[in-house]
Amino acid sequence: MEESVWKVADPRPEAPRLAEALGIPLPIARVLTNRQILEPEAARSFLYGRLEDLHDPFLMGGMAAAVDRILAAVERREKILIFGDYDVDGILSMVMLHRALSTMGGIVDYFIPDRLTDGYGIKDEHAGVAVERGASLVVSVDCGIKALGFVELARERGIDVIVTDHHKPGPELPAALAVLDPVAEPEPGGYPYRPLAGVGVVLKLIQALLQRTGRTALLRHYLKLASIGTVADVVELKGENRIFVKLGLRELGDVANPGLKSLIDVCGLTGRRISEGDVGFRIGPRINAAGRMGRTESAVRLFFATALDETYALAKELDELNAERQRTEDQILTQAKAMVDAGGLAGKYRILILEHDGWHRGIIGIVASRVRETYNRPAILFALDDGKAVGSGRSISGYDLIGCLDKCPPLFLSYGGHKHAVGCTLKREDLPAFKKAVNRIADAELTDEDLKPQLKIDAELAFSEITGDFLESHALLDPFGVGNPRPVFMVRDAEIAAAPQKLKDKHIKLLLRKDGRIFEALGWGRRDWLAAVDAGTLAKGGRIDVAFTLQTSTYLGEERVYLSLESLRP
Ligand SMILES: [Mn+2]
Repeated sequence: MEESVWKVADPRPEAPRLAEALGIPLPIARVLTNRQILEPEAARSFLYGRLEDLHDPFLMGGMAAAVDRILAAVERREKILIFGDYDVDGILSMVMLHRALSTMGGIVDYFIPDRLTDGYGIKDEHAGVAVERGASLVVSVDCGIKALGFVELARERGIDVIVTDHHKPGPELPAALAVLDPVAEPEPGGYPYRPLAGVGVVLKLIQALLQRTGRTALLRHYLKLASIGTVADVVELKGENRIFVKLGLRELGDVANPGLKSLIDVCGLTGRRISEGDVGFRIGPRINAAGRMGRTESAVRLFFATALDETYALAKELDELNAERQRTEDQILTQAKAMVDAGGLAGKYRILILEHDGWHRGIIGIVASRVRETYNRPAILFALDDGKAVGSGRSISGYDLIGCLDKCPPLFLSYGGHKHAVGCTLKREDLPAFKKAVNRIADAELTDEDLKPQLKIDAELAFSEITGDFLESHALLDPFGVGNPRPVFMVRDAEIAAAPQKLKDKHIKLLLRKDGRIFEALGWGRRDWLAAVDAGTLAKGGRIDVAFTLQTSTYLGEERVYLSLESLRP
């Protein structure tokens, strides 16, 4: 493995002023300015954000109309059908709204399409479902922004539709009674915070309903699920998303819902402080596994069931589905890498497009993100079956993949998504034309520089600056995620103070000395560093530059700080 190119962020002139105004160390202020948080007020809300800092939900377009119609439906005992989606965001959006409307006395039903047979989103024929269920109001969550035909058909049958979504709209919006989708609003103007997940838009709707009915105090009960959906949908953790996640993670420490309790238990997290990593890597994938494997109903039942023995059995089932998902993912990844390496594709194409018969539709998206990480370029994987190519793509941080698909000729049976994640379906025979078009666009837009692995460093640091105060301020930056990665610092010319230690023949432990202080530094899974130890190039008395994040571990009841090494150079 080669070392990535180190890029130290240019210090911004606003940083000293922030440090002064908030009484925080300068390197922490630099971390904030690197995340485009430049004003003391914005920094304060970033570090100390509370529920009261959320925007007025009625600033969102369509909100007043949606609230009026929903309250009228509750009042008149109309059947309200919530139309959800099969991923974590879509399931939890549905569960949250279902709970909110039921609590208000509404008569609520739900429908979630099957990932493997229906595919993503609301189809025209789903108007029949609303009729069959006897609903006079449909509320879509995490989907619907492109469901023009469905909305039209529902209207013809006298059914009102409220669309809540966070996906990018097509050229036309559905003619719904209300459309709540921050990215569909005009720019500039529109709702002040656009990057909400589906659960975020739903939380705003619930906030508005509670505000209108004078029950704002109940809002915090919805933060747990909103935080899980937000982390799982990998939206940026800034602005309102950060408030949901920060407060929601706290609430996850004390869970009453039997389903969530069982799930946390199966994840081995009972009694622990739950981090965004636990949500992203343990809780989220288990809920997602149900939809991926065509068993969405098990995840839904988990959140609606009330008996602990039933919820525990369901959580166990999700756990097993997740293990099965993992095995399938590994198999597909092995095949995908073999295809790239055998064809030398990473040397030829700026966007990797791979296809295979029988690849699992529910899994290709995760594999696409692993292919992207391995080759440091966008990847789109297609599952071929029945004359159709169903694709899922993931992009690198600097490239807008949905923008790329928008520029393609109209080869799609359907497509949609965001900058960094897309889905699309084509006729199988159109795949060659698609590949050609995408790579022509990518050749013009993606530079060699974009495709080089880069390590973004927030600031240079002296070991003497890592004080108790510093660590306290550092802790305020949590939770980390997209848009707010764990800060990376660098120290130049640190001395290796003892012989490097190998851990389990996989990891490395160094003692580093600088400015009269010594820190433990751990490097995870870097065999090339172990080889350098064997070769004697990484040895006691040597001097190296290190790039690292700060981590704490608890040992014998005592919190200790160590450096987690991202990269090193002589
Ligand atoms: Mn979503």
